[in-house]
Amino acid sequence: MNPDRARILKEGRGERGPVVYWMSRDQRAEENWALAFAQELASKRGSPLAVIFSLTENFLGATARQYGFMLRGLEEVEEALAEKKIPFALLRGDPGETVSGFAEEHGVGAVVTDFSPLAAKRSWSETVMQRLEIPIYEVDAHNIVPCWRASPKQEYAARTFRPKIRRMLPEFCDELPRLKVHPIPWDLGEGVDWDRIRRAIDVDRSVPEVDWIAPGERAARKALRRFLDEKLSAYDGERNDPSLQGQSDLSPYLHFGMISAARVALEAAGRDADPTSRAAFLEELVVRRELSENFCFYNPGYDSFAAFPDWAKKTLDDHRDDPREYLYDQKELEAAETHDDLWNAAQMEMVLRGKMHGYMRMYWAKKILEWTESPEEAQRIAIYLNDRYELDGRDPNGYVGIAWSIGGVHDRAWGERAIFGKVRYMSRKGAKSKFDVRSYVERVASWS
Ligand code: FAD
Ligand code: FO1
Repeated sequence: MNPDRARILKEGRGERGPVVYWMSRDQRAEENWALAFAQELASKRGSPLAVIFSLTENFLGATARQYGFMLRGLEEVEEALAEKKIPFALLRGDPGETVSGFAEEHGVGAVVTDFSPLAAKRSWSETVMQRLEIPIYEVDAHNIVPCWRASPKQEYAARTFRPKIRRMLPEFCDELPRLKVHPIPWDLGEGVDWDRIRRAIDVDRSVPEVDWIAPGERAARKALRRFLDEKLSAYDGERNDPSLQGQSDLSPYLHFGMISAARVALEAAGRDADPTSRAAFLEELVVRRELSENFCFYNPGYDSFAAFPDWAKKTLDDHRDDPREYLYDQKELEAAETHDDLWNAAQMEMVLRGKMHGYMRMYWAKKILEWTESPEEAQRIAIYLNDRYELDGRDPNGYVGIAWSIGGVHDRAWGERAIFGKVRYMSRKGAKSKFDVRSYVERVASWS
């Protein structure tokens, strides 16, 4: 493995004791750089290895929908690890506390964790670093180019980030790691009683699970194969048409780390497909996705108005008092009770299916800006809805997608108009000229 994928969070002391991979964001057994790093460290030290996951309830507004998806995936992870003689423990509570408690109780000699640019994981890791005196490593198992290597600063736009990441890709396109049977045993007792956990967790059950997408590593691989076989070649022409199903539907898997982005990129790049479509897909998967990581990593206020570029803050400020023709509150928006059947359909697609079409996400967020009292309120409501209903919500892509739509992040100034100022505007008329709006609205209506 390229050693630059790992960084040491705390030097610590301790050459002895088991090694633990604290899994959080990269919920897969195979092709996981963080787990592979932990296994290598354990093998070098002649130590046992375990994987722990700390289950925290009500994470960023997630509901039974996302917890159900995640827990079924983790159940598969436990099975895959058992085949390699690696025990898995599910802890419950604040991860900062439970991970350090576990390490103390079991005399752990080193902790390895995966990387996330989001505040929650950073704060959990801080607690673990404060509480433990052993070495703590972080491995970016989510990005193809480790976030801290891709760029040393917050990038302005895809055009500034693209050349940097392209330049570094060859260095990080090394072979994906395979998990080995771990030769040193560690008995952590009984496996997880998943049904009991599912019943016991205190999460909002008013947003139900969805059955159109199966969770887990195996399902993720299958979805990737299906996309590559059936849709990749038409991606460029069809991905922006919500009346078709031209996208990969991989974002829930990528969000929970059930598949590695590197695997998806490798397979797509190696396909004999239409070159324009292949390039368009890789642009989204690699450049746009990793640009979102860059933004959240270098801008801790990623979910606030303060994170918008100065030109956008100024223009939105200039237009704060512009009259709004329509004004809705969070409840009306959540219930899809606006005057616009296209917006309502997008909202319902998210509520019912847990995944809104990518083109509609831009329209949806921009209309929230147009129909609420302030940009701050629009951003707050968009994040609340996105994180509550989307399977792939609570993700850098979500915070950045919303900041792009409402606050011009990674975009440029456009012609000035009411409310939006110079932030790019989108209209129903524009949507109508691009795709069959009626067919999209009817398809969503047929699900309710
Ligand atoms: P595909 O078109 O098949 O793309 C493949 C992958 O490329 C995606 O899974 C994703 O990882 C990446 N990708 C595609 N489009 C983008 C993009 N615009 N920015 C960054 N990466 C991209 N994405 C999320 O993963 N979670 C979110 O919560 C989320 N919320 C969004 C909210 C708004 C307002 C906007 C405008 C965009 C949001 N996106 C979000 C980005 C994008 O819409 C989704 O990633 C995409 O629709 C997911 O579907 P897919 O996997 O079928 O995409
Ligand atoms: N990660 C955890 O380590 N523990 C959790 O309980 C947990 C719940 C969860 C629910 C919904 C969701 O979308 C993600 C969830 N994650 C959880 C993963 C989370 O995305 C990553 O840990 C982030 O990196 C945290 O910032």
